[in-house]
Amino acid sequence: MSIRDLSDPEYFDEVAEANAEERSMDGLRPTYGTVDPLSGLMDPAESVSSRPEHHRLLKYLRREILPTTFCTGCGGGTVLNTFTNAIDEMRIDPKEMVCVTGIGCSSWIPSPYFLCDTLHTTHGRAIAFACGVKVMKPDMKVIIIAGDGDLAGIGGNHLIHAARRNIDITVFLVNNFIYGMTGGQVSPTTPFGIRTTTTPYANVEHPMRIADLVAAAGGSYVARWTTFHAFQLMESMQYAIRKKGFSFIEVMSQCPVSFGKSAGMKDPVSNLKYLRDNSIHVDGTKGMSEEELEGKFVVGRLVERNQ
Ligand SMILES: Cc1ncc(C[n+]2csc(CCOP(=O)(O)OP(=O)(O)O)c2C)c(N)n1
Ligand code: SF4
Ligand SMILES: [Mg+2]
Repeated sequence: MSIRDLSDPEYFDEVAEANAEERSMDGLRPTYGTVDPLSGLMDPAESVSSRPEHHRLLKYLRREILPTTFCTGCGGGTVLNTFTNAIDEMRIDPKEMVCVTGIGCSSWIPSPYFLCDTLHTTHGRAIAFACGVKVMKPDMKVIIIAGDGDLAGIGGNHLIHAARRNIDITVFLVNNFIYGMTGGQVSPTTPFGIRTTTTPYANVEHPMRIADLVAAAGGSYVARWTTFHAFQLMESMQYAIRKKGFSFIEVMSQCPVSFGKSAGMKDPVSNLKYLRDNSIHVDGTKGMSEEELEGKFVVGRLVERNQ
């Protein structure tokens, strides 16, 4: 291979021509639309029309409404990606699934984006609807994906009792520590001391450790992971979907916009570092005191029961 002089202007013309040729090979190579170099915004029309038809995961998504409305760097995209990969690897036919959700940014992960039968219900009522689906369609996989506000706040009671009854449904709770969609109000999982729009002098309450609460309530499988641990999360999702009985994963996720602005982490990378640096695997917590665990995310499998 000959070494080219990169200052040669013809070199760039050749590269541009080669790239144009590649792009004309319709659908053979992924192109993700054009990004305005000044605003950094993607042209959605372009990105939809040039999206490759053959990508192995597109068949699981409602293409007509892509790209997603998630803000740049939102953990919702990671959870959607991880969930879609989990379903693809497990070779589950989406016709055998029903995804149920409530209201909030995280609720958009299954509905409208995931292409299966979806129930987009009222705020806090996803589990109640899901239990009804399971009763009528016991052979279907019933999966709930929704936020901390939806499942731990307004819908907390349904969550506790579905776990206690060990109903055969799977819940992925996306905990971004805030009411993201409505602009950043305090939620039951907001960390102590964080300013939000409804706690302008800082949150004086301690956050609910929702996975621990579900583990105490019952259920067959309870785990916690973060969007930083995408591969562990994917395997845990697969395990939860396979597990008979009530299975639950708390997914600590980033909301750089509504939470990040309050917590001084406006960029997605610092949000991910926050998740990484405060995570500790459950196996490493033996002998640690409550004080030492304060503010830490204990990740891994918290509970497994065969009932
Ligand atoms: C009965 C009812 N109360 C309040 C609202 C307003 N509301 C919509 S989404 C939301 C919070 C959602 O928070 P979360 O579930 O954590 O989702 P996120 O947007 O953070 O992903 C609230 C309070 C509503 N839609 N319905
Ligand atoms: S407000 Fe937060 S949770 Fe909602 S889409 Fe934006 S970054 Fe994601
Ligand atoms: Mg939330």
